[in-house]
Amino acid sequence: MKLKIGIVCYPSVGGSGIVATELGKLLAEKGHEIHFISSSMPFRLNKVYSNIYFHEVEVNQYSVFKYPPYDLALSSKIAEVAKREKLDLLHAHYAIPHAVCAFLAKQMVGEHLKVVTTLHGTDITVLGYDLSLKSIIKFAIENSDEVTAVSSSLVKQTYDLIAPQKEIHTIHNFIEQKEETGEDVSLLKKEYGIKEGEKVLIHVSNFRQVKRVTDVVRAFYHVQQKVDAKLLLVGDGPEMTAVCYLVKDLDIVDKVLFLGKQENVDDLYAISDLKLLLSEKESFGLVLLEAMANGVPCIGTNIGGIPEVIEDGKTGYICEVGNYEEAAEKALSLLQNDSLYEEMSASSLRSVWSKFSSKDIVAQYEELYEKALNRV
Ligand code: GMT
Repeated sequence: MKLKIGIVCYPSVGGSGIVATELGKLLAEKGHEIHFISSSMPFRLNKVYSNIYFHEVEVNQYSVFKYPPYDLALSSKIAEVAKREKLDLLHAHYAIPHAVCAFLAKQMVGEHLKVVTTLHGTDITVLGYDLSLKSIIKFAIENSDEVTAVSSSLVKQTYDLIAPQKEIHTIHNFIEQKEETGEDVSLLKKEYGIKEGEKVLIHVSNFRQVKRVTDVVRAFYHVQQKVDAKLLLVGDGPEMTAVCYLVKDLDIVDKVLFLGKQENVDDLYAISDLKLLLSEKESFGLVLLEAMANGVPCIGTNIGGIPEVIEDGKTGYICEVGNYEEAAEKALSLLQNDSLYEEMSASSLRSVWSKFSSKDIVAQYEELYEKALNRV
């Protein structure tokens, strides 16, 4: 059945916005009509699609308001779009405020409008600890028609922390198979000053404290003492200053490339040998899929959804949070053994397409939408 779906998401570069936008694009390709409702154009919506619409939420600032009432403006926009476009279903990405606003809009529109909520991580693992928000997150989950989380670990954490009386389905994040560009990336290596035979390690994140980027730098420090290597740091955020100081203190300025925010990360993975994601909280780790899809094995920490993505000893390695020496040892064991490396790179590719391909995951969402719509 072709559906009219409203997608409510953060438009930002973060993982939840990427998943929501890519899902909307793939659903549109399958013939569904998609209406994005957000504060600005989702950044990956970079071309015209005949059955994708974008509705911008605008908040008026009146002097009586201490804070602009974004949540109310969003709820009212969702209700307006749902009524006018006769939406069947809303898919809210992130519990706060999106699932709450979707619920409010449903009250304005009618019971026939179904709400599916996807939990992405920090809406539970950070906000769930905030006592002022915990009960409204629980309320949003329990009042959604269907709820998903991006890993089994996040499902468990949600029950442990919020205890909602609601079934939560695991639907993993996904990646779309792109056509090979056949581009020669050796030029890019040259432009970055990466020498022949030098190993390239990469870290991509929003440089928030939970990502522990300083652990990545420390692990790299040990690695480059044993093999010729460069570290690509991609992204920007609050921890950047601390990271820069550490790179200077460790005297590895000439070996660390700060690339800032980058849109085309595939080209960077194509010149990389190993990815490090040493976070202390990570509900899934979408960036791991991007690396694996380019045949780059990953080393990640034993928290959240990371062990659901990296198979320890097969597609990469898992290590303890904070133990950057262990991460460095595992990185070296891989970088110094060509046949093991080739095997892990091939396993990463096989695993990403057998477990996380967009085709399978989008079908799982469609099945859940049908289930929500068949509810009475
Ligand atoms: O990782 C971030 O800081 C961004 C965050 C977000 O809310 O967009 O990402 C979360 O959702 C992604 C998509 O589902 C997951 O891949 C990330 O693991 C998750 N981040 C955390 O749990 C810290």
